[in-house]
Amino acid sequence: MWIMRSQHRWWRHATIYHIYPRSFLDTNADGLGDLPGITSKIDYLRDLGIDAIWMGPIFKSPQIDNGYDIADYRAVDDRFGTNDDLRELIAVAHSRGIRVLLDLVFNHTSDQHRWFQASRNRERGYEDFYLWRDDPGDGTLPNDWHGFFSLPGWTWDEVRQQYYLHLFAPEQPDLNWDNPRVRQQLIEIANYWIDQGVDGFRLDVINMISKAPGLPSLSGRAPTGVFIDGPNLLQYLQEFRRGLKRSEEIVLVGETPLITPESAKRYTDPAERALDMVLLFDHLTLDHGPGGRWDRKPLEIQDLRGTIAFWQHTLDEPSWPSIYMSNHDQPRIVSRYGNDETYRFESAAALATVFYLQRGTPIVYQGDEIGMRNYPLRSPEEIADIESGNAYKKLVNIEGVPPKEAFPRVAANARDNSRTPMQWNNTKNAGFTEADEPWFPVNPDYPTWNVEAQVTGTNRTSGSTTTTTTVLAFYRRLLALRKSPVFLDGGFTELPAPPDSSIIAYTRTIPHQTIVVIVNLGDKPARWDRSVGEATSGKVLLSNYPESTDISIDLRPPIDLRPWEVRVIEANRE
Ligand code: TEU
Ligand code: CA
Repeated sequence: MWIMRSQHRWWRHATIYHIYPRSFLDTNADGLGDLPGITSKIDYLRDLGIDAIWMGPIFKSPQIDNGYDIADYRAVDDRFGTNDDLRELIAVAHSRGIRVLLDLVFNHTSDQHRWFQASRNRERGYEDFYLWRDDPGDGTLPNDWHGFFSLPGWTWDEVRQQYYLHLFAPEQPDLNWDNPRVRQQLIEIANYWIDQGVDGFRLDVINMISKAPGLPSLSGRAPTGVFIDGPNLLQYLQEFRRGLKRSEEIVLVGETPLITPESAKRYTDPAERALDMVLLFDHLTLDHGPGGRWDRKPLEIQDLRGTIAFWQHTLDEPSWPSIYMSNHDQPRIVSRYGNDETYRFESAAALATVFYLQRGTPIVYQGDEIGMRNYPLRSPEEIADIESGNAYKKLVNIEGVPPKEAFPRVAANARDNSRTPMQWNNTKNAGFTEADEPWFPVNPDYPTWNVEAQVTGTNRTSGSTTTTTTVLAFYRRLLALRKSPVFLDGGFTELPAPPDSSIIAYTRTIPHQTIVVIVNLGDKPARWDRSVGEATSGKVLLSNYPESTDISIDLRPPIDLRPWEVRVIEANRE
């Protein structure tokens, strides 16, 4: 039963929950999460305040990259269930007012997809479905592009006797979007799922689909304009949107690594009829050192403050930002930008507040709502993820980094960190699976850090022992609070802070209402000694310290904050 009025731009008022299907909940004891598991937790998500779910890819796939290598876009992978299970999931979700987004991986397919098999055999009509090039014959590759998984972008195919391009693993050949037949097929696939009742899509690495003519070598240049944000990208996105059924109600969220501000603004401008939102990553590279992802440096709060303000302004009306804190390709946010030991609850709450009270559509990654933290990887052999595993091998075998040094660097940032099974309760395997062995180990902290413990509210690592506040309880309040008009539609203004301050503060405003959001992102107490506007007093609507909500406070400087303290304050009208 469909109880929601179909509504133009519904997603502007929605909170989206990002599910990593293989790690959410296993219902048939094979150690792998599945669709019936998701269906059974729809009420949990509704109670959390979720309006839509986005599931990582659940289609038939050899799972070289956990489903980001799709062999059949129209079939659910047996491991996750059946197409009927998906229909059931959609029906149950809709009956609770929750919309469903699928993850479409259209830059590349699996090498097991029948198109690739047909193309490598030069079957008529499929010759140009992928990007094939002759052997230059001089020992070099067709160009100097490097894939994202620490490998060259080209692999030799014995069958066709040519090289093919893959920006990711060799098992993930890139489609040739310059071929109109490819584009038509992809539109039909999206429409197939729209006919099944799906409400939108997350489009994987969608800013990589258009490549510069002739596939020129980068020769040291940045990839922008070459294989990121290529010449026909906007046109292809517009054509895709035009081809969709119910095109006005379907939300398109583009995953767009390395996107420029100009492009982000343009592709999300409603007048362009391309994407509705893009996923932003700038805040997730602020702790990358000169050597990139596997060479970390500490986060400077100043950089985070600047990045947040920059993107809020860039995607001002008529555009609309997604508010993306973390995902399945990143280490856990509380381990990375918070303090997952001494202030685990406080810092998880502080980060959620700073991000999710901004203007835009929040996307909450599975497990962040209970403060899940990085997995303590024990050895290189335990790394399951292709990107992290390849990165380790490259550091050791090619760059000559001693294993003892390379391993902690990879472990700290490995994608495995955020892919451990969801922690539901304190029974075997955190209640994730009845199997003896889940596909990847459960984080050993599950006996205390799990949904059940946080629903009953006994879980805290610090602060007063009498408080019942938990990350989950905090998320529920936060997501409920942001349903008020000032957070849904209000303007965003950052409050400038001195460079060395650990505080991030901003206001959200609609006529006659101003909210001050002020958060200390540090282990030490911090003082805010600047004005927060005209009001001299206000009411605290949300805090992560006991005895601090619903109280009146003086808004005149200074405002003192305890470690990782959150204060969301409604300014009094005077
Ligand atoms: O990720 C895109 C991407 O660029 C990744 O390489 C990611 O940003 C990287 O881990 C950062 O170092 C998407 C999916 O989210 C990811 O899971 C897939 O592996 C990738 O596309 C290929 O489909
Ligand atoms: Ca299963």
